[in-house]
This record gives sequence, structure tokens and C-alpha cells, in this order.
Amino acid sequence: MDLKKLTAELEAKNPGQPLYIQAAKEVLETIVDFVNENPKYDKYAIVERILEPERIIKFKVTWVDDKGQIQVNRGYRVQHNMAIGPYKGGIRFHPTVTEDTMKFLAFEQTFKNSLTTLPMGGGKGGSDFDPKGKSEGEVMRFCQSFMTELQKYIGADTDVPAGDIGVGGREIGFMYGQYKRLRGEHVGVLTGKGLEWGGSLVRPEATGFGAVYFLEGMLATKKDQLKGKRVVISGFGNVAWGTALKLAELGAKLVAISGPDGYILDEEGITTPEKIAYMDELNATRNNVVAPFADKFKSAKFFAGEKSWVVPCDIAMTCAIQNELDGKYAELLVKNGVQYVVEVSNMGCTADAVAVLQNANVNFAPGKAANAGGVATSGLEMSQNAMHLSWTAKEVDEKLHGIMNSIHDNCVKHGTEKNGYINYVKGANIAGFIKVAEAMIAQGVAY
Ligand code: 2IT
Repeated sequence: MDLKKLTAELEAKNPGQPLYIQAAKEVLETIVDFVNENPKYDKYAIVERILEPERIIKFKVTWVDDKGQIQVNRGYRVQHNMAIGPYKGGIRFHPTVTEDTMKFLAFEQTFKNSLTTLPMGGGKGGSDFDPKGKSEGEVMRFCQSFMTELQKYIGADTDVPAGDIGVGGREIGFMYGQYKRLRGEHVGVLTGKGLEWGGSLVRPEATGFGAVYFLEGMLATKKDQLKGKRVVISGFGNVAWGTALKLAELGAKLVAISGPDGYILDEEGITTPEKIAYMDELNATRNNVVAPFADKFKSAKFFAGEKSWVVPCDIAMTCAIQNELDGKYAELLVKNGVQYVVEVSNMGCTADAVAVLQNANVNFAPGKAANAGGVATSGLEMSQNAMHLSWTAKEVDEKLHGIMNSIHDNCVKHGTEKNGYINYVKGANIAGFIKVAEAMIAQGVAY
């Protein structure tokens, strides 16, 4: 493959879509040598084909707010790649959602899902609907309208959405109810469902738990351990919550979390069940503020308008949104002695930040490997739905742990450089690519 030519084409074909270009460029740059060592991938034009989503669905979502006003939003589903299984990926409700956001997330999802060892293709959906300040009735009417259109394109064996930013158990419930009403079937068409109606134990915790299991794998390669480490994360939502729970269980000291309004520093540690449960409570309000944490707990201080990356730490984990850690913050983290940086949000670091961290020999894990525990557990939910049974929390957690270990091993296998540095970005991209590429070759020129 000709990296320069493909990059130029990528940029020309996707004008005004910097996120998609960023995500795709990173993959191209890290797989180029591997692809060129294996000429069959070029023969079948696999890279060119993976760069194009199989389908982009874009639709209008109209709904009536509490004042009786008609509101109009945009809805999306990007079905990126179905080579290894039904499209699978979350739904994001956030005002920043654009076609570009959906394309980058669906692209990342294809590689991530491939890494999970489970048979799932990549997709992503969402809307620019802003859940902030909306009543429960408004959220329900929006979800019903969104699903009325989306249900035409999804199904338990074709495309299985789940949650993401702004979409939790409540929204999945409203969407599932509408799907069931329109289609008259109770099937595993969404994951992240409630336990009483087909959901899986450990799914709410899975993204955070999985990321910490992955981090343990990174620490083990350095003969290091999590216990006693000082950790800083961003965010306070579902992913941050699951991460905090597992960090506390394993004896790490989480000292900072953050929100769009600023960050919380708690030198006593955000490690008690009360503090961690309060993160979840704050998130449930959908008000997007972390400041009240400092009103509730005396040991916590709130710093307005700044990110948590300014707090010195051994381990930093992005748990909020894309590009939330840039080159400037990466330099500060390195200066303050950070040893491990884990993307738990999708593409949490800018390309600059990744370069700064890797050049400083910091152990860096990309989101598509480290946060794959969420979708992996969605895959386990699909298995349980298909078998019409429920596994215990212990069974699900053990499977999740095994999957994260296998993703870590696969990254080490494909990402270890000659000098011994483990380039997890390269490892994840090559390992994710191989399975999808082999499936595409086997299935002929289908997409
Ligand atoms: O980014 C992600 O992997 C998710 N939002 C979870 C997707 C899923 O289908 O569980």
C-alpha cells in the first residue's frame, strides 16, 4: 500500500471530517509495514475497502417538548463493516454528534470488536439531541421517535446498538420499548438492557472494569502493580464510575475526576463506596456538572474551568470524550512523572498527545483495545439472549477478564518494537485488522 497516496485520498474524500481522518490516519500509519509484508491485502484492496463505511444512514428525528413545541434533531447510524459479525456499537446523544463523529466511532468500533475475539462487526449511531436539562418525558418521546426510524435498519442478527455518551439504561429501555411495540418481537436487538428484560450482569461496569484489567496487563509487563498507584481520570459518567469501582477494589488511589465545568481533587482518594456511588448519582441528573461533588464531600476540592490532567499522577485514564487530552497536557503529564496513560474514552488523546507520550516511553493504551470490555460484554449479552439464559456476575466477569487478557496479549504480540517498547496502538490496529481482512478475503468482493 502507498501510504502517501492513500492518505491524500482519505483527506480528499472526507472533507470537513477531521475526526474520521484522524482515526483512519492513525490506523494507516501503524499497519502500513505489516500490509506491505503481506501482499495479499493489497491484491484484494482491503485497506481501500475498510476506509469506506458499508452504509451511512442519516435521518430526521422530530419530537414534541414539554411546552408543546416541535423540535428537530438529526439521527445517524453508520454501518461500517459486517465482515465478522452483525454491526455492533453504541448510540451517542450529545450536541457535538455529526456524521464525522459517527464515522470515526464506527471505524474504531470495527477494529475494537475484532479484538474482542467475539463475532461482531462495527457500527455506531447517535443524535445531536442534548439530554442536558430534558425531562424524562422529553427523553422518552425523543427515544421513541429516534427508534421509529432506526428500527428499519437494525435487528438481532443485522445490527445491534447499545449505549454510549448520553445513552444509559433509561434510554435503552425507552428505545427497546418502542422497537418491541413496532416490531412485536422481544429479541436481543439492543444491549445494555435492564436485568429483568434480557440485560447482562456486569454490563454497566464492563467498560471501566475491562480498562482496569487491561491496565493490570500493562503493569505486569513492567513487573509493576496497581496497588498504591496514584490515578487521575477525566469524566464522572458510566465509564469513569466503572473504572473508579475497579481501581478502588484493587487498591489504587484515584485522586481526581472531572466534568465539563472543571475537576475535583480529593487527596483522601475517591475510593469509598459513597463517593463512587455519588458519581453515578451526579451522572444520572444529566446536568453535566461535577462541582457538587465538592459540596458533598469535605476532602474534595473543585477547580473550575481546568482539566484533571494538571494533577500529578502515576496513571492517567481518559474516561469522557474524544480528543480530551492534547499535546500540551501530555507534556505536563510526562513532566509530572506519568508512567501509564490509558484511553478509556474513544480516541481520548489527540494525535499530538499520543506522539508526546510514545516519544517519552510512557506506556500508552489506545481506546479500541482498553475500552473493548464494554462491547465485549455486550457480545456476552447477545450470547445470553440467543441462548435464552442468564449467566451469573462471576461467569460474565471471568469471561470479560479473559477477553481483556487476550486483547492485551494480542497487542503485545503485534506491537512490540525492536527496542522492547510495546506500541499498543500499532499492536491493536494490526491485530484488529487481520481478522476483518481475512474475513473479507474469504467472502469475496462483497463490500
Ligand atoms: O464505544 C463503545 O464500545 C460502546 N459505546 C459500547 C458499544 C456496545 O455495543 O456495547
